[in-house]
Amino acid sequence: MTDQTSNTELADWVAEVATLTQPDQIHWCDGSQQEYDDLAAQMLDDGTFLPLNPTTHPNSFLHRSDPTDVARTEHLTFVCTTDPEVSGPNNQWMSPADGHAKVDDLFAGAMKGRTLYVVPYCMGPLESPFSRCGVEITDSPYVAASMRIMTRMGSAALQRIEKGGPFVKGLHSTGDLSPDRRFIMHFPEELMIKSIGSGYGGNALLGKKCHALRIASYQAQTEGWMAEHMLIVGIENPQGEIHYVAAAFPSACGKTNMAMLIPPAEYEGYKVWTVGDDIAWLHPGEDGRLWAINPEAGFFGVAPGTGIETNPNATNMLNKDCIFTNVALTADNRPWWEGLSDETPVTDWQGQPFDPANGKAAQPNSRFTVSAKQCASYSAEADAPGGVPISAIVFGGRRPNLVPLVFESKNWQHGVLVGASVASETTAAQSGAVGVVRRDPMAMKPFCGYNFGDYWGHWLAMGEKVPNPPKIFHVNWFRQDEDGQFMWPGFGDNMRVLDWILERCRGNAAAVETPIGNLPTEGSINTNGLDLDPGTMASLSEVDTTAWRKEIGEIETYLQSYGDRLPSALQAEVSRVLTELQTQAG
Ligand code: GTP
Ligand code: SPV
Ligand code: MN
Repeated sequence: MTDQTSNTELADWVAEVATLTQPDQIHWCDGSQQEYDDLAAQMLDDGTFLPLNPTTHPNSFLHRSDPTDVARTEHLTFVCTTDPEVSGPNNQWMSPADGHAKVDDLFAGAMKGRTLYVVPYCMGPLESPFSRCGVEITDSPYVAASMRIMTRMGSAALQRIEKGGPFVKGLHSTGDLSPDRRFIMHFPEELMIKSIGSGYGGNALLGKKCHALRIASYQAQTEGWMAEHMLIVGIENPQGEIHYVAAAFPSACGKTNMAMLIPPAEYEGYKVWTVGDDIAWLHPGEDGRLWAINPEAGFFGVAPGTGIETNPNATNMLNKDCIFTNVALTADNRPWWEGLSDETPVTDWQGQPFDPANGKAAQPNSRFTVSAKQCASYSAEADAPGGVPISAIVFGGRRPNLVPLVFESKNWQHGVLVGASVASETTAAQSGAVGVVRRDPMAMKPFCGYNFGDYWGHWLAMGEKVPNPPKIFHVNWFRQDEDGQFMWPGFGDNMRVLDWILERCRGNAAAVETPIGNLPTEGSINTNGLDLDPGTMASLSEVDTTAWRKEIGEIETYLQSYGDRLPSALQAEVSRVLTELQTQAG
């Protein structure tokens, strides 16, 4: 084995895992096209991949997962720290010893008859000082192939690991896919992940949520940076200036769409550049600003709702070299999902003849996996070792009522409260009920690798450390009218809100101060060319003092559930907002 790598720590770990899991063969991934093609051929052979129409979708495949394995399983995800308080009430906890024992039992012999793939990967540009490497051991060729699309995977990453320094060890097996024997275990103190029983993205592609958010957020706290569930997008104005925005929305709440948006006709001369659609690693720059890299190299995006009207950049990048998971099929074997076209598919996501009486044709959390290079708006700066400077941070969620289209926080400390207050309707991205509003601070509820109280403290500390921090905003694209219709057109028209946000950063656009933050004045958001009912903008920009007192009261109760880990500055901030709301209510 040691002939595969000069890193003895890695070689020893692979040997140890092989002894435990007993694979038939071991394959060290080099990341080459030939290797990807071989993996695909093998999966076509055994039915893991189904071929798609080679004319319309060359070199693309459909993967149908086990019907019980279609989303992240938060109730089976654990953060195992020596002290349970470090993991915190936001995570499920097990002691590291118990966590290892629980899964090692399941890993014993799990790879019999299978190939063990060693997948070295780099999160972030290979030349960036902010990038971090890991190695995933997996028995899933689907995972190995997906990791090649989603990360900088293979020999170059291995070489970086061999230069020295720590790397994250991730052990994965699909096991028997039984939810009863499924666990996603994190050991942040050991830089280790062990995941068994699922082949689904966030549970199985360990570079993504497990490494780049849970383990990385834990490291970032001690090292003075931030690992966040954020897209990164650049807005270029007709003068050629580009301002970058990072935005945190919970799963399936619009990050991919905002990262790729195409401005409406009123914004002629503007261009939008996609740096990342899911994860941002943020570092204080020498110039006093906050800089961001996207640790990923591909998109694992929600298929339903992605169409030429809503997200043309995404739709157009999906016509070659893609893996589709749990989508439906048309008569001529093209991938199909709700929102793609008004055709009727013939085969549903489980391979059955499509019958509308049985519900949706595509699984609601069906996804595409594609290299970022295929996105027409992909920014050349996504490979910049230092990242891009962030002018504004935007939080958001699915809030059918109460929360305005956009508001601006008063300062960083208030912005941290705004982030900590994020709540959103649950979506199909995680197993469980859909459409229930839950608290999802900074869109990190499922992904923060340590106690939220300490995490908010870290956010506050970062504001002190960065002399010129981004301004912090909150948006809500999902406000509904009495008929349950979205009041705001969304998608490309979100550019109008981004325009107001960036003008606020420049000290231009008008705003009215309220206790919850600064809201756009009437007419300060460009609605030219929009067909909105009269009164819509006014309702989208109103603050119902009574309802907000209740909301902030609930936020305070939630924050206080973190006990003495809740930073006093955050308590002071929530008290200030409540007092102001009370004064206003008279
Ligand atoms: P993850 O990959 O799970 O982290 O999700 P994401 O935040 O990248 O979500 P994505 O952009 O894929 O959007 C999820 C769903 O929300 C899709 O069905 C979109 O069509 C829909 N959506 C995105 N933006 C908007 C919007 O502005 N308005 C409305 N009404 N729907 C939107
Ligand atoms: C999410 O659920 O936020 C995703 C998909 O981006 S997964 O990577 O599977 O978590
Ligand atoms: Mn996500």
